[in-house]
Amino acid sequence: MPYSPNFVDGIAVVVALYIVSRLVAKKPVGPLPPGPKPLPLLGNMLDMPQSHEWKTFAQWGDRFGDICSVSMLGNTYVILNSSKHAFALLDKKSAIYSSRPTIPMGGELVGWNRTLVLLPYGNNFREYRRLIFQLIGSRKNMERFQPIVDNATRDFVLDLAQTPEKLVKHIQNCAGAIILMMSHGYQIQGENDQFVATVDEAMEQFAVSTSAGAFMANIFPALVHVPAWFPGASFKKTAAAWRATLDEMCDKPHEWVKKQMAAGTAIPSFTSDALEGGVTPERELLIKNAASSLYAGGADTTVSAIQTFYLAMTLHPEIQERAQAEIERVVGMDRLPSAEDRDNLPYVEAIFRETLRWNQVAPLAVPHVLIEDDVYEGYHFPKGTIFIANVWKMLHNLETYPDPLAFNPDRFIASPGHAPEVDPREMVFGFGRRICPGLQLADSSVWITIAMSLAVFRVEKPVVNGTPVEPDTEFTTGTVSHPPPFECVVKARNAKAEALLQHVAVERAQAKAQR
Ligand code: HEM
Ligand SMILES: *[C@@H]1O[C@H](CO)[C@@H](O)[C@H](O)[C@H]1NC(C)=O
Ligand SMILES: *[C@@H]1O[C@H](CO)[C@@H](O)[C@H](O)[C@H]1NC(C)=O
Ligand SMILES: CC(=O)N[C@H]1CO[C@H](CO)[C@@H](O)[C@@H]1O
Repeated sequence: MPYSPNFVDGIAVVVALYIVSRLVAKKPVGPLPPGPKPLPLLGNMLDMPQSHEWKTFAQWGDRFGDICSVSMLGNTYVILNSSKHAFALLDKKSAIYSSRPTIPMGGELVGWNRTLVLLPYGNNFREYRRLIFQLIGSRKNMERFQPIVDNATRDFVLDLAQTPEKLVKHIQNCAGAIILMMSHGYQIQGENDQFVATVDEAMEQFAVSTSAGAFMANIFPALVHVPAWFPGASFKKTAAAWRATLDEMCDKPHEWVKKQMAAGTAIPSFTSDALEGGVTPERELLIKNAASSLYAGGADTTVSAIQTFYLAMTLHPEIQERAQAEIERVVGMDRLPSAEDRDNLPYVEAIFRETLRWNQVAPLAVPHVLIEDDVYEGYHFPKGTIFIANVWKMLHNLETYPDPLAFNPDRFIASPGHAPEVDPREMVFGFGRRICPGLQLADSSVWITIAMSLAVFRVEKPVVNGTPVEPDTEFTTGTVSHPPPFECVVKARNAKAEALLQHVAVERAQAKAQR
């Protein structure tokens, strides 16, 4: 974690603002869903977990039911623990359940409110989504990018074979290479690309600055108005520094595209297509922010899923072997698997789905805000209620997914007396008009990475003094959750795999030489 909040300073300011907040707090009207008993004045503030919120919320679900609620400082939070209610509200009534909460630190002060993920419902929201949907919204639109995804993933496999100890870096570079090519027509420059480094830094800051636990200002919005010199207001300096990272992430690639366009050397991309023919300054800002939304959304999410896959493989050699037998039978060992093989590789598909289910990239999705009062199953939800879909719980529910903590791809394979369990893609990408606009890209890039990795590598626990090292499996807290750092040994799984890697490396070198 790059930043550790100063809780004591925070408390000092909180006490000062306590009375003010009491005055501005609105009382919710009508019956709300049940939940932990609020304290006078503080509401449920002390009930709120500091980390892994989804686990506490799941326990509340078990105690209070599928829909429960908590209140703090005039905000009502409704937690949905089953997909039934998430679909009924966030999807079926999408027209009123699709705004976003204001996040004082991450959104307003650092400035992530310019990106789609935090944009309130309205005209800009629709325009960002329209632009992104045109690019990658459908399977058909996604097709033209398949070569970019395939090449970047092939490069990932080759790089990993060379320096397997840099697994995480290679995963990040692969995601960065794909998304920067699509958003800006930019080819990343080697292992330590400047743009990729900036995105990764900015995303880490996004995760911390938007979380409720890390900054008091996210719980007490009034803190935003405290001057920077005020004792305990050091978060304002942090905000200014992090805003600079975000500005750099948005501005630099955009300026780069404009230079390329002026020189006539731009590779067509989301940004160059949208700027073509000249646009007004307001329009240009919207395009720049939409492009940033795209690669902010694409830089860290698939990374988490692929890290999870490598962790699961470290734990399960027997699952690798079954998948490898399938790949040898269907694809052979003369080439890497491709998207065309997907339908013929059901076990690889099952590993892919189980990867998305076992650890959610976004365990609580992203909160949705209701923009009008609504009534549902006898409850009254006031306008402004914040809805949290506990996707983690939905995908670890004993009834739909028996033995939910186990990594078991077989749950998605039909067998006598066992119907395939629900496809996690129905939930992991969120709901309604806010559903992840990058889901097609995520689907194809995570799948191809899994398939190519299985084709050539064996992933093992490291052995120290004759004992295998067990990896930690406590995933991190944040809007985007990752596996904890873990060690694994990655190597070509046999002589045939080594030959294939060499063959692919030669092919790549020849293609480069021709250019
Ligand atoms: C495995 C990978 C991914 C997962 C699990 C995932 C999941 C999600 C979820 C749960 C949301 C919030 C949905 C809601 O509010 O109901 C979301 C939003 C979003 N995702 Fe993804 N995502 C992934 C990959 C991507 C990729 C590759 C991109 C970019 C191309 C992307 C771009 C976005 C954007 C821009 C939003 C904000 C949408 C909005 O607020 O309207 N995501 N994603
Ligand atoms: C983000 O929040 C700040 C502070 O409230 C506001 O001035 C700015 O206009 C917002 N930006 C966008 C793009 O909505
Ligand atoms: C992908 O790689 C192949 C072979 O190395 C090359 O011919 C092709 O131009 C590349 N395509 C893209 C979109 O980078
Ligand atoms: C989907 C899910 O996990 N639903 C559970 C929510 O909580 C109720 C009450 O304990 C359970 O019965 C549901 O199975």
